[in-house]
Amino acid sequence: MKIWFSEDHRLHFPQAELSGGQFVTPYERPSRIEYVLGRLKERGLKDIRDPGPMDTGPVGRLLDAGFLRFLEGAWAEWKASGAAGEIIAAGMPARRMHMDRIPRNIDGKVGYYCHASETAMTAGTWAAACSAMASAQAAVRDVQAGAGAAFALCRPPGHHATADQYGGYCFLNNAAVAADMLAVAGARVAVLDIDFHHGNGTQDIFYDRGDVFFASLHGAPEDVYPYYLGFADETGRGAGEGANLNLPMPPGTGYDRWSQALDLALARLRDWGAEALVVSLGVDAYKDDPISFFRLDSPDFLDAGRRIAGLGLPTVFCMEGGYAIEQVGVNTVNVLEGYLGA
Ligand code: OKP
Ligand code: ZN
Repeated sequence: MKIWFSEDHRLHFPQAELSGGQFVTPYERPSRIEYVLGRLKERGLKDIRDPGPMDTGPVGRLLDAGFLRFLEGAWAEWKASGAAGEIIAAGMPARRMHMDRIPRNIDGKVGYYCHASETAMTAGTWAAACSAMASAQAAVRDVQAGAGAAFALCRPPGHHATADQYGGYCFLNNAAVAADMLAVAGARVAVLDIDFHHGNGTQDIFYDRGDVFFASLHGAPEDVYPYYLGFADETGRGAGEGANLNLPMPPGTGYDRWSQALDLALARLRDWGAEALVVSLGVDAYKDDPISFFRLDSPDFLDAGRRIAGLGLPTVFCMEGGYAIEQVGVNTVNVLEGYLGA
């Protein structure tokens, strides 16, 4: 299995995350990736390649043009406005305010294009987000050329980003663009999101579409971010009706319950007729994750990889979350090894 990875992820490293009313060092930090790289090498997964530049075509096809322009130019505009710090959204349009008028002022634009203010942007965020996207796209090309699977070691992650909003540490939705590339080429595509958090961005992007199935296992939105999406009664709309499956689970959920949900999701994808799979591979369901509340242990990720392989589909893995930093490598590579060993 080829691994696609760009050093440019380092260009995104804000100093600040708004957490519990304080600015803390972001949980989503560059060192996470070092542990994954280290573990990959330790386990003999050494075919690690640089993806080169992002292919803007598939990105522009799926995501909002104004949003992309905003992300690319936000830092320059922010600095030009005299702001001294990192880009942090202060206010967003709320109930009974205008959702469709884009402010001229950069502070207003930031709120317009952001859905969660914990996430800061810096000078290198856009370049890093593009490099993560490039990895996802390279993994897609591998699978389209006949590889059974490929791993995009994306950072920053993507599954919370919609077509026109960033937040939840995510800017460009890597997995969604990967799925869309596969779908546009004619496959019935399933996105399986096993990150602890609901993949609200991916769900939103495909909610009306019948050619991409989205399934997510996650902490119940009543209890955890993203709070406002990810409920079990969200089943898709229009042509997408029946092609969205949310499996929210409560605090303390262990592998017994989680693996049953995984099996249910896999059965639904199979019944739907999925021909290609994109896995949003977050490992924050791990028991010691500092911002999550499931109880998976490291060997459980091996077993999860085995079960996913049981679908027998060409698979693009896209890295998402996982914040128990020293365990992120073992847990992530366990999913891949479980998959490969199955
Ligand atoms: C991104 B991914 C910590 C709250 C964090 C945002 C979580 C984003 C998770 N005080 N809220 O899905 O792993
Ligand atoms: Zn997560």
